[in-house]
Amino acid sequence: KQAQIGVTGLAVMGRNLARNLARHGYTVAVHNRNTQRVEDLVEQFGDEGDFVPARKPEDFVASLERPRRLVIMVKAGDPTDAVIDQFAPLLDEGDMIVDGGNAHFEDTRRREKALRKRGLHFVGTGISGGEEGALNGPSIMPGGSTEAYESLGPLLEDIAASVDGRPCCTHLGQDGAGHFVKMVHNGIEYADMQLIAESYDLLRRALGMEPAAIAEVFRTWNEGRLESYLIEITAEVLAHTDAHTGRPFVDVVLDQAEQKGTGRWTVQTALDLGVPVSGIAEAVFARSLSGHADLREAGQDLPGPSGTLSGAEADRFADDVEQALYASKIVAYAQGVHQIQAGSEAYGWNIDPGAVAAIWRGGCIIRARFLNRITESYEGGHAPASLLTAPYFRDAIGDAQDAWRRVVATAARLGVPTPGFSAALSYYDALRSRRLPAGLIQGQRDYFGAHTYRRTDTDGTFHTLWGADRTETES
Ligand code: NBP
Repeated sequence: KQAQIGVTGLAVMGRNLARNLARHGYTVAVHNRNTQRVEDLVEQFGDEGDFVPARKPEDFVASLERPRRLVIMVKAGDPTDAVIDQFAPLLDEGDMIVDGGNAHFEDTRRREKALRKRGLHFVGTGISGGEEGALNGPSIMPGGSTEAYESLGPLLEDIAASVDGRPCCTHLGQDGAGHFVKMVHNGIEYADMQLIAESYDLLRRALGMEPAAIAEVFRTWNEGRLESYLIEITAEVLAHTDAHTGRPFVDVVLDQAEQKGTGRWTVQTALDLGVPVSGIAEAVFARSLSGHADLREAGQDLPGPSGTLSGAEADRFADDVEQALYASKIVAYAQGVHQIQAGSEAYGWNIDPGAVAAIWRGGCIIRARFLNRITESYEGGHAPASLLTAPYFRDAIGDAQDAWRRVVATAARLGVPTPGFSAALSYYDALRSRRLPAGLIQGQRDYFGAHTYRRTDTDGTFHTLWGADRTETES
């Protein structure tokens, strides 16, 4: 029997993606380097749909209808290259290789270029939602050629999550566009998680609330504009009690956050593109700092403030934190959207930020009610200079800003670190500032390095003879 699509790499993600396809009525060829995984899948889930098990790569390829659609779900990096090298020689012109792993978009660009020369379509595809999403409907972010999407799109849109009847999958642009968008998704995820963690920390340390009580606060927030998967699971984690000790689970977990690297990629790429993603960067650095156990131990001796909250401040503090969280979250997304626009511009992808927000509404880790607002902000050909200047977000931050400023000020007074909230507020205030102190920085650069500067009142490039009579020269 000919399969409409094949999946090679049957660890948690690949296996669940194959099951998802089969449950949607597709005949799915399945292959894995270690054939035991093929046997296991067929044995455990064979009754869920039509699987064509293949033990050898040649059998796998032969079982696919043409043009072939072959999905690779293996570990990102060298394993992906190894699998491509293994299968590409077995394929024919017009066949499609989909890489659903977490590849770096530059690798995807390289692979796409090499395979295009051989007449093959290579479709780097971001997939978010973890194993649960892969099975029941992930958010799917495909790049690659338009021609390949015409063939693959219907299948991918079928198995993706859907919100309001719209699939959480759309063609984002050529070559690495999908993996680039997935990378920024993960960067935003880091920022979102950091902001939520700061909110928890503030409620705990400023108000002295217990985790279970804070879980209730998050549950309430999840009924409003902050409704999102991450807020929902935060409440679950905070409400959980450790079975061994009877203590709040969050208190027995070592407070050193780990990372797999996609947040770091987002920041590295943003630096290369010259995009200020300070919220995402602070989130990556906060995880890094948490892991420096020796440094933190040494810091235990450092003097701190002795401030407390007044009764009136305490009464409104939880509400203030909700507003600070919402405002900071908007800034994080505004920065992520800026990065997507800059990447799109640099690589010629023509990505629509509104469409990206729409496919993030379901299936993925950052799924959230407020993404509708981002989509709306870009509808009808609107392209605000920043998400922050779009009317809805401008008003939302306008309403939240007093509370946001109180929270950042209170955090500083009490000595509770809020890198995410503070960076977001600084970004917002920088955008608002008619003049920034960058003029002074230009002066300093010209003083020590003759780096020159431009003037506000006339065109040209100038240098002041700082070491001599300080006359200005035009260069
Ligand atoms: P892993 O990332 O743990 O990879 C395991 C799979 O890679 C197995 O099928 C393994 O085959 C195969 N593999 C390796 Br490792 N080296 C290989 C090689 N040289 N040749 C052939 N196959 C090789 O699996 P995963 O957690 O299911 O993730 C798959 C991809 O999806 C990754 O890129 C991941 O980053 C991405 N992703 C994961 C998640 C998630 O929540 N886990 C979410 C979104 C995206 P074997 O069985 O023979 O060892």
